[in-house]
Amino acid sequence: MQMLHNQMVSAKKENQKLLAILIDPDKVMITDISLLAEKINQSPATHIFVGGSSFEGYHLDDIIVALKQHTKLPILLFPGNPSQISGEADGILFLMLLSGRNPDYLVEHQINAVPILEKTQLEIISTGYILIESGSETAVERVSQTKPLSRNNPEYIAQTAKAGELIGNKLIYLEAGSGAANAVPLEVIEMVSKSIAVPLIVGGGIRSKKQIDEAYAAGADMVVIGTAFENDINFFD
Ligand code: 1GP
Repeated sequence: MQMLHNQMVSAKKENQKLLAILIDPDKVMITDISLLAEKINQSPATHIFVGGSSFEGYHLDDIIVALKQHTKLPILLFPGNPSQISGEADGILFLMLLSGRNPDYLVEHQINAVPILEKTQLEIISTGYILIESGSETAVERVSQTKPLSRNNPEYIAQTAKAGELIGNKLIYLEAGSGAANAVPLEVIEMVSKSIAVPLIVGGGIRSKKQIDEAYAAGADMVVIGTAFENDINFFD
């Protein structure tokens, strides 16, 4: 059953906004987890995402097990490649890089992930992932060897998101890239949110509470915060 996805759809219907904190396993140590989880529990976060563009997954299980000991929030994998799959999480954003034309990130990694996923109970949530130009090259761009969509063409971005929904994506994720100089423009969020019915996730370069609220007001159903919390554990205080 698609429990986590159903909850996101219900939250959208009730206009209850969601917030995910992204943890990059490359940047945390197991010994940090209890303090991190305590801070996450005190924050408005509703979800935890775990993943990164280049991480090879060597202590992923341990990190998730440790997180689960300290928080009840659902943990979703946000993988850069199939090595970043852990059956310890609750679900996985099964990403399709709709903005790019690299077949590895459109279908190859997904095929290779199947035997790994079949050994888990993870809730698999098909997610159309759209990289938007944000001022300079981001890790997603480098690793996926794809170009982001122009931030000045909201119509084409909305068209891309709609195609994802028609293909069967259950979520659309607008990504500026971790640590992006510029977040996804509000105009883009607005146009995409109007063109799709599935929940809309927005992340990358969001570093203030004001920006979070603006993204919600523009139509984001969930905002993802990585770098801002990574740099300042008291970000939500
Ligand atoms: C990256 O959208 C996420 O995939 C979060 O980005 O690290 O810039 O918050 P930041």
